[in-house]
Amino acid sequence: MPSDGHDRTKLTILHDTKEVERAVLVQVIHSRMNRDEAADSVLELGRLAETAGLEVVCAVEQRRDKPDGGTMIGTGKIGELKAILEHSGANTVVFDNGLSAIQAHNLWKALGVRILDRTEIILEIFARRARSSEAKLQVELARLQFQLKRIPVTESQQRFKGRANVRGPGESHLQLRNEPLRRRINELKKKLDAVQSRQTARGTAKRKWPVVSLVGYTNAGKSTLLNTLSDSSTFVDDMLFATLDTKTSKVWLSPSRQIMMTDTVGLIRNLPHGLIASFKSTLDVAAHADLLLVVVDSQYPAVDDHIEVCRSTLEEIGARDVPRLLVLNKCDDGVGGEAHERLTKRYPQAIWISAKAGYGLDNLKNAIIRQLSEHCELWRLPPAVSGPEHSSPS
Ligand SMILES: Nc1nc2c(ncn2[C@@H]2O[C@H](COP(=O)(O)OP(=O)(O)OP(=O)(O)O)[C@@H](O)[C@H]2O)c(=O)[nH]1
Ligand SMILES: [Mg+2]
Repeated sequence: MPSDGHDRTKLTILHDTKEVERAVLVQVIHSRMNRDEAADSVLELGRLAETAGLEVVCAVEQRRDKPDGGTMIGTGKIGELKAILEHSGANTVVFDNGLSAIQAHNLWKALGVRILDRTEIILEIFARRARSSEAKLQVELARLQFQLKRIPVTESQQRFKGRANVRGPGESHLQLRNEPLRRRINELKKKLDAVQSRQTARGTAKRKWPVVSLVGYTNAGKSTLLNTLSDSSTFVDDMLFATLDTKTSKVWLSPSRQIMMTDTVGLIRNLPHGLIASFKSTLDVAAHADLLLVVVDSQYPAVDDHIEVCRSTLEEIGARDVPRLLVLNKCDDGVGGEAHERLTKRYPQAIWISAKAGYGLDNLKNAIIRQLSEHCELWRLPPAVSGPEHSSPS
């Protein structure tokens, strides 16, 4: 059994990279997953791992209908993985599938390297990216909740090798050990509840302008769109989860009509439920908006999956009934081409734009106006002020 999660000796001999964590990705593909979906998911895991600061060595897959309860992958695959780790000098294995406490523990025992899953990688990125005190609280809560789920691996439970929900004799001892963790979780929940109550109070106070919320898959161009429409300078980068905090800016839709547009945290497939719950106050902005702009990258091959992830996450956060527009971004060369034809057939109401090149923005503004005139009472009131002189009519 290794003394810790890292085999530093081997790493030093094979590579002169003391700091870099080298990772092998592992994916168990079940029968409900098609090949493209699986390939895209592991590609995305690689990007997530890199964003979290890991260097990806290679990816290994195993097709099985039922994951092994004790180790997720079978013994043969564990042997194969061991050889890859030795050969490559990798010191971390990242699973695309969620691991139980027992699976993670048994894999660590068998392989002698750090074992992570998709949820942990996402939590790591969020922890690195959190800037505001609210985001930091939300990330800490999600991490502690994850930790709590991972802790109950006692010797007695391990003997059951993956028979989940088996209560061992060490449980009351564990409950005591976890008490400080639970206390901190309750403290964080209270703090976040207070933040949310303040936000709800602000939200229900008389709004002056309709609120349009940008939601969508991570890296789709939401912040770029907000910057283009509002002349602001939200952080934009070709990375996953560049934005963790909501940011609201004024956007003029016509010389006399303005809205408040809010940028939100990006979505991703299998976003941990704990993270969604912890980011409730951030995501609530979307649930209380007058209109949602669901932004996705139209050039991404798996754009349909991204749209589906947005739909299901919006449902999960209670934003199912908020009116929405699908915005297909990164249409830099204008419309045309095979992808455009296919997506137009599938999503005839979608608005095509390029937030970067400025294509389709007037069309988008007009679509927002149409939606707000139909669904938003505030919009039907006469405008309170006239817009900036330089604002262009739509
Ligand atoms: N080619 C092209 N790239 C774009 C366009 N819009 C945004 N991008 C690029 O896409 C990357 C992600 O843009 P962001 O605006 O940070 O995306 P986001 O949706 O806010 O991402 P998260 O905050 O991580 O969820 C950046 O490199 C942008 O420059 C576009 O219309 N065309
Ligand atoms: Mg962003």
